[in-house]
Amino acid sequence: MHSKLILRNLRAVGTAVRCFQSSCASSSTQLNLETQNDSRNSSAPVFPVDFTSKLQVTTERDVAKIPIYQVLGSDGRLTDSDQRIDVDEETTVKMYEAMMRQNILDGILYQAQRQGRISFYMTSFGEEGVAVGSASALESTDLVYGQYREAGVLMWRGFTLSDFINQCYSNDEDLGRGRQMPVHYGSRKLNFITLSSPLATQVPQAVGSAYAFKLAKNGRCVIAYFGEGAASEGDTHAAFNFAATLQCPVILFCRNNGYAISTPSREQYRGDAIAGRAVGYGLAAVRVDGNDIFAVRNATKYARDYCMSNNIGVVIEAMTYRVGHHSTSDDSSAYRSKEEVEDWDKSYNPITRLRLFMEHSNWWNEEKEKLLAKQIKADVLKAVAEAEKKLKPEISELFTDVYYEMPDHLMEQSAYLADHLKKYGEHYPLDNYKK
Ligand SMILES: Cc1ncc(C[n+]2csc(CCOP(=O)(O)OP(=O)(O)O)c2C)c(N)n1
Ligand SMILES: [Mg+2]
Repeated sequence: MHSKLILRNLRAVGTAVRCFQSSCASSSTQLNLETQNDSRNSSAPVFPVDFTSKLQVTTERDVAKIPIYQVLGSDGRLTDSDQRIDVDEETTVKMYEAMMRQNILDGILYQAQRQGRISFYMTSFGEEGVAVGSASALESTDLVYGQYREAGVLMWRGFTLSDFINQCYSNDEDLGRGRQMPVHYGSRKLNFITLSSPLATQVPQAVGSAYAFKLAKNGRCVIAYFGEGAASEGDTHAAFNFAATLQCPVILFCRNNGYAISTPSREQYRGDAIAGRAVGYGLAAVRVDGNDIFAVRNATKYARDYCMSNNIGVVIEAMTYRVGHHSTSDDSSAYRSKEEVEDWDKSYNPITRLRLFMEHSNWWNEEKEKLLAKQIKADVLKAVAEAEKKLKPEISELFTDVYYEMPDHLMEQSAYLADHLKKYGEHYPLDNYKK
């Protein structure tokens, strides 16, 4: 039945989703969770497989590639008339607004960095549907471990524009007290673990949390987001194995956006990309069109139900494209063409696709679009102006909040800094800091 499904969908290749780098899977409109036959019976033999007298080598050609699940084509129409959208007009518009807010915030903060107002920035251009679509499918109590390009998850959960902007300006109202690089958000209230720069460290941590939630039987699920580049880290492989063997309610969500800084996906892995690894580890897998917000939402919802009821972790691989540069420290014109970026931005943009769907449904028009964009822009500029006026936290806070009781070496460093600033304070912009 499964191969039939794939064969049927192979004929549909080329309609809406383009072949993605070397993964080249076909597009599917059936949500199809790939999984192993469950042989987790404690009385099963160590190797519950048959013997054979025929020497055989299994290669990737023997295994069908996992198709890309899709609901909306790039024209904003359902790819299959049997498809169902489980969101009403109000929720759809809310999802659209969250993507637009993320997009406009990114544009303005990117410019703020270029003007030297903040030190660093990373945009989510082109990946707004991945973050908002998946966030909309989770419960607000589910715990999120992000990488850095999933700000839309926080946007969906209610992180305010000021929350984002204060963090990027490292001012006194930044929840992280100015101790992290811009974009490294976190919110205890919104169940979003503070981001950390070393790639993939969040993946095994997420599995650990999921294991704790399973033991606590608290009905909460954990999601870890990571890029296809981060998926090459040893931490990700270890996390997959822990998730499988500890049988955790965890969603391992890979954003396959075509690049890890300058390394294209085709050089990042072999086999059937990231989703293709899942079954080998004993996890379930679904590959989805990341620029189709409804497909991402459905897949995440399905994955959540599945991992919560079966205690089998699910790998979601969302095929998308990083439209912006990697960060403000990168110039991607050095390794990819302008045409490639424009093509993805114009033809496969997740925001445009949802807008077309809403227009076809008579839920949206040019006038609403202009009003929304104008309002968001005004809100962001107002929050930026406010954030710029705020002082930075007291310098002594540099040493607090890591240890319950400050250890000797930090006491020493703190005293050294205070002494240094007493002598040479005139050379530092101390007026920008709270006293
Ligand atoms: C352990 C580690 N190695 C290298 C880096 C430098 N680095 C930061 S982001 C990045 C690329 C990650 O690419 P991917 O996981 O695909 O995420 P994307 O930026 O595409 O969203 C690299 C190599 C790092 N932060 N941590
Ligand atoms: Mg990437």
